[in-house]
Amino acid sequence: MADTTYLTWPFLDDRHRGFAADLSAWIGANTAALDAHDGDVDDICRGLVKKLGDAGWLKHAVAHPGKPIDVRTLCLAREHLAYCSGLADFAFAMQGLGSGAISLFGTDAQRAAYLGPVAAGKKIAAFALSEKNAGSDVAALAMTAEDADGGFVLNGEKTWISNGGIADFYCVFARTGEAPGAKGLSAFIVDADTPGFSISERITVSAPHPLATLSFKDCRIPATALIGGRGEGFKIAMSVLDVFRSTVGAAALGFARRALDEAAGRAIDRKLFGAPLFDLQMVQAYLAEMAVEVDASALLVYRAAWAKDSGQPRVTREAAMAKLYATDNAQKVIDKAVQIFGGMGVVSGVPVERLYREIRSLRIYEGASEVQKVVIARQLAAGYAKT
Ligand code: COS
Repeated sequence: MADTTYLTWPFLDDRHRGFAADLSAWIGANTAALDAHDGDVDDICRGLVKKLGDAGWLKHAVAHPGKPIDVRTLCLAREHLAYCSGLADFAFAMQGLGSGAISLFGTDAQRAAYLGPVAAGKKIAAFALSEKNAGSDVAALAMTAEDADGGFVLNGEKTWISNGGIADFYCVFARTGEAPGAKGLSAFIVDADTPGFSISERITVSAPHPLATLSFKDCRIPATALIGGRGEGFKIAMSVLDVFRSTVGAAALGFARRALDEAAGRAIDRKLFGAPLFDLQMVQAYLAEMAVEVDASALLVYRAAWAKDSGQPRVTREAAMAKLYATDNAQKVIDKAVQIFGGMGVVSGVPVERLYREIRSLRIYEGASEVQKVVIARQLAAGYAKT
């Protein structure tokens, strides 16, 4: 990473600077293993979870007794991993998102049973919220959880579930019916070996990672699988997303920094019209715009993470701004990098070509850019209503 001056910003403490230096050194020593994208994507992701767990990095993705998740550390981890490898970032992030409801709202027993193994890379986690007709509109979700024999019986489908097919457990959101809409949902832990649970379809996407549709048919789970209170599922999902949305921005930032570094290197090395490509003012303008977009994204990402770590109970507006700006602008930065690379920019396996495919889904998952705009506008309206 060419520019690390952002690490001196007041949003970060010395422990964050130490973390970034240690992780960066570890990534440097393990680049080849982290950046291997050929082969079976399930095997690659299982291997990456194990590697990240063995090295101790995954313990930062979960809460520990008396120690909540530190969002700035999550962001630094995602930014550095994404700079090197989209799948390494994915493996890290999904351990956190998939167990996030337990970190934030789990009982001591749930935390003890799941968070230790997630942090050690021994259990793979997944967050199962979206359905065919409820992606952006979470309150419309239809999957049901009915009371049965002192526990619950689940029926329905979830789709677009990252780690679907390789996860050992899923945090599943279903309708328990205390009230219509958002107030009638609850959150549950479902182990992958629970009878009635199955993977009904694997989904192949342009930047491949484990992704699936899940099916629940009379799937019985105990009362102890409930996370938080009945009817609190929507708030739990939104609170988890409040933490992880800024980290999606951080991953986008890592991709954008890599694209900028690749593009600047190419512009300096490549000769055109008898001089380095860099000497063309149009190329300089591109690089300057990319650098501004990277810094502005970093400011919004670390502002949101700092706000959460500083104890602000809801960072909905800050996290939505960070995700919206950083993902949309990383797309622009990467597109310019591809342009600077010319034909080489669309050759399979060249870093900017991979980044071009990898960035796209970040503008959609965990709340599409359009949803972030809705969230920001609502927060704005609430602020004006108070004045
Ligand atoms: N933290 C805690 N509580 C929250 C919250 C948050 N971030 N956001 C909303 N809530 C609460 C609200 O305060 C409200 O409770 P009260 O009525 O007690 O005040 C309740 O939850 C319902 O909120 P709201 O009325 O805003 O619900 P909507 O159905 O209108 O929410 C959006 C709409 C679009 C904001 C929401 O569905 C969303 O974020 N969707 C995107 C979800 C997503 O990321 N999908 C991708 C799948 S995950 S990969």
